[in-house]
Amino acid sequence: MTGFAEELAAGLRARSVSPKWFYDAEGSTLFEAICEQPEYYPTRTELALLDRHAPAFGALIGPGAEILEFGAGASRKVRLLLDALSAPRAFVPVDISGEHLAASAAALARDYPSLAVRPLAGDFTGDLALPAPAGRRVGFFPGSSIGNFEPAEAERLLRRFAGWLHGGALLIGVDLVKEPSLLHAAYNDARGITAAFNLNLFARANRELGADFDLTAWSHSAFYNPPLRRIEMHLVSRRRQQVSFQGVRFDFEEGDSVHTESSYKYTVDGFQALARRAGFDARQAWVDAERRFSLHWLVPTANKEAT
Ligand code: AVI
Repeated sequence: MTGFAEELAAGLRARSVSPKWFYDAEGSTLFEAICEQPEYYPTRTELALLDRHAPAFGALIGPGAEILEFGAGASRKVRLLLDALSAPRAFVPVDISGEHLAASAAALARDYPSLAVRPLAGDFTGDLALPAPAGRRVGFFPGSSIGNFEPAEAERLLRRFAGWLHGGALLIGVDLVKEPSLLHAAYNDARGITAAFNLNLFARANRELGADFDLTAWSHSAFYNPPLRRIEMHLVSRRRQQVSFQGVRFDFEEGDSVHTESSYKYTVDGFQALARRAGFDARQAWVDAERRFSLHWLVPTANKEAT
């Protein structure tokens, strides 16, 4: 069995599958469509913050930097950042979806001819061989993707980033706790794009693993869990059913649910405390006027000389 087959099999038994499996080419396209939905405020709020504070980021990052983007999608956000920098030397987008990465890296290389664009296909939570830095290495982790990790995992991941970014810094986007109805709407858009994104997990299993998920027999469910400060996405079985792939059978009762994603929301203070536990100095945070989304400038603590 491949990585996806093995993890999906274990996940279906445990009723919880990692959200990283959403992102094949179809899932990446659906995610980009989510970002355009009026209910999904994070993307446009973060873009506006990046645009508004671009001169500050340019000053903090300094000239001749290398930008390492974790989970680079369409690279729209990093363009705002690159445009604010003085003579950036290199851009290293890291993404699990190789095809998607190649296309967006090629477009970026065309538009920034003096920038060395070095795409790296891989899982930044697993083994990743980073090239030697071409300049001061600054990590960029937008979109509140950190929220898709359990807090203990998020801390581990940030600690790992702190090691990679020694001598540099990290600019990270983090979604904030807010009125639950706004959160509910963002993950239940009227056009059903988030539902299609969620269901793409099983559609992908049908395409790649020859699984026989009946996509009409599963419902998208997304809700805010206030004590845990997270959105949970699930796929809920509409009836008793069996699903098979690669010779293995899985049984579901009506109402059984498979947890497919958590999206944690933080307060500014709560996130800064997490970053400090992970070995960063939380130097500065920017939030929009409605306090929906935040950007944080974090500097690895062993690295006191950095600004
Ligand atoms: C990528 N990640 C930060 C998105 C989020 O909001 O948690 C993924 C997503 N899931 C449903 N809508 C968007």
